[in-house]
Amino acid sequence: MSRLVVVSNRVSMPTERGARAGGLAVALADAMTPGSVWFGWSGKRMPATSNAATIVENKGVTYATIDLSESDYHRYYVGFSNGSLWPLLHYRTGLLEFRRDDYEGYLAVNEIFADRLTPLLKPDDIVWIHDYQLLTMAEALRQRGVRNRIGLFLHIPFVPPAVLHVLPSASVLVRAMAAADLVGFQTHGDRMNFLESAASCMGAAPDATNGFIHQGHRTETIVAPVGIDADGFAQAAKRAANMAETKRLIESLVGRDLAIGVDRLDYTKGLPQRFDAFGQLLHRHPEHLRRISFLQIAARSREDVDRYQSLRRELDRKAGDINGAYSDFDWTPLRYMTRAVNRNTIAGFYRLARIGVVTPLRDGMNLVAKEFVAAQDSADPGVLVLSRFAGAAEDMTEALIVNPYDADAVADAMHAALIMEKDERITRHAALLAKIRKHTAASFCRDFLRRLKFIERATG
Ligand code: ADQ
Repeated sequence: MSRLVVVSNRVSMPTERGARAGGLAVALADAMTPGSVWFGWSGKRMPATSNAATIVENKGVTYATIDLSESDYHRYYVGFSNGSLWPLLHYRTGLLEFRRDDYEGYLAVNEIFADRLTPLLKPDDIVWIHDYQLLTMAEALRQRGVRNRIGLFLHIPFVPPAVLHVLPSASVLVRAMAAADLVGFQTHGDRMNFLESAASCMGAAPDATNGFIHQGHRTETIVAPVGIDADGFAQAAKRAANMAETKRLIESLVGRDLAIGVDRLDYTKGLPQRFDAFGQLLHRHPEHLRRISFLQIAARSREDVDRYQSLRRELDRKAGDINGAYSDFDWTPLRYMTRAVNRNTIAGFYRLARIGVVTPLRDGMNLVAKEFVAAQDSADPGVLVLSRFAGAAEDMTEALIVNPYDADAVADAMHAALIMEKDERITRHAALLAKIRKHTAASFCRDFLRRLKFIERATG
C-alpha cells in the first residue's frame, strides 16, 4: 500500500482545527486518512530553520513539521509568496512587489522543504504538494533523486502568459511546476492559462489530453474543483439552530432580513467594493432602509503584509461612512467584525441569511459560496449573489452572477435577491445544491489522487 504524503505551507494540527480561517485546511481535512503523512511548516518562527522535521502522530496520521527562521519566513512567506505570487496570480499586477532577495529566499525554503522531506519518503509514497508557496518544490525533490509520483495542486487562479511575465523569473517557476507528474487547477480557465504559459516559457505544446512533454518528462494536468462536505455542513447548519449564538443573532435582528459576507480579510475578496454596493442598495432601493442588516465577518489574515493593514483601515473607514450615513437610533445597517468565528456557528448564521454575498475580485474557487448554499433550508432558501470572477462561478450558474466592480449591479442583484419569489429561490437553490453535492471535498481528493496513481512512475 502506498502512503499519501501531503505537503502544504502550513500544517493544520488537530489541536488547532476550527480556530483558523482558510480554505486549504478545510479542503485537506478529508484527505488525511489514517496512514497518511502531512508535512509542512509548523507556523513557528524560531532563531533557526529546523534541521529535521518534528514528528507527531494523531489518530494514525503522521504530522511532520519544521520551524522557519525569522529571515526565511519573511523572504519566503511574507515577501515572495504573499507580496509577489499572491497578487500576481490574482491578476493584481499593480500590487506586485518583487525583491530578488525574497525570490531567492522562496527558492531556498522550497529546497529546505525538499531536504527535510526526502529522508522521510518511502519508495511507494505518493507526494501531493499544495499551492503557490511551493511551486518549485517538485523540482527540488527531483534534484534530490526523488522518483516518487508527485502531484501539485494550485488552490488559487493561474494567469495568462501576458500577466505571468510581469513577474521576473516567471519561467523558472513554470518549469519547476512541470517537474510534477500531475498539476491540478480549480477551473478550466486556470488550466488553459497554465498550458499557454508552459508553451510560452518552455515551448512545450499541449497534446490532446492537456499534457505536455519537456526534456523527456511528461506533465499531465487536471481540473479538480475543491468542494466541501455539503451534507455534513448542512447538518451543522441545522444543529446550529439551538446554539446560543444563533439565538442571539435572531433576537438582534428583530425580524429584519439578514445579508451575510464571510471572508478572510484579503484584498482579493472585494470587500471595499461590497461595502459600496451595500451603500448603493440603501441609496437606490430605500424600501430596504431599516429592513435589512448586513453582517460582514472578515477574519484578519496576513497581518505582517503592509497591504493587509491598509485594507483594514480602508474598511474601518468605509463601514463608518455607511453606518454614519444610513443608521437610525435603533438600527445599524452594517455589522462588521474582523475576527474568525467558529465554522459551525457560521453555518447557523448562513442558514438565517436571506442573501449570501460572495463578491471576490478574483478567487481560485471560494468555499464560502458552497457553504452558504449547503446551509440553506431547502423549503425556504436564501439567494447567493456570486462574483463572476470566483472559480465557483464556472459551475454555480444558478446564483445571481455579478461583476463585483459594478456597485450598482451588485446592489440591484441584492435587491433582486430580497424580492425574489419563493418558487424561483427553491429552483435555483435545488440546482446549486445538486452541484455542490457532486463536487465535494472528498471527491476533489479522490479525483486528483486517482489520476495521480494512474500515472506511470517517473523515471527520473
Ligand atoms: P481562501 O482564500 O481562504 O482559500 P475560501 O475558499 O473562501 O478562501 O475558504 C475560506 C474558508 O475559511 C471557508 O471554509 C470559510 O468558512 C472559512 N472562513 C473564511 N472567513 C472566515 C471567517 N471570517 N471566520 C471563520 N471562518 C472563515 C483558498 C483560495 C480559494 C479556494 C480555497 C480552497 O483562495 O479560492 O476556494 O483555498 O481551495
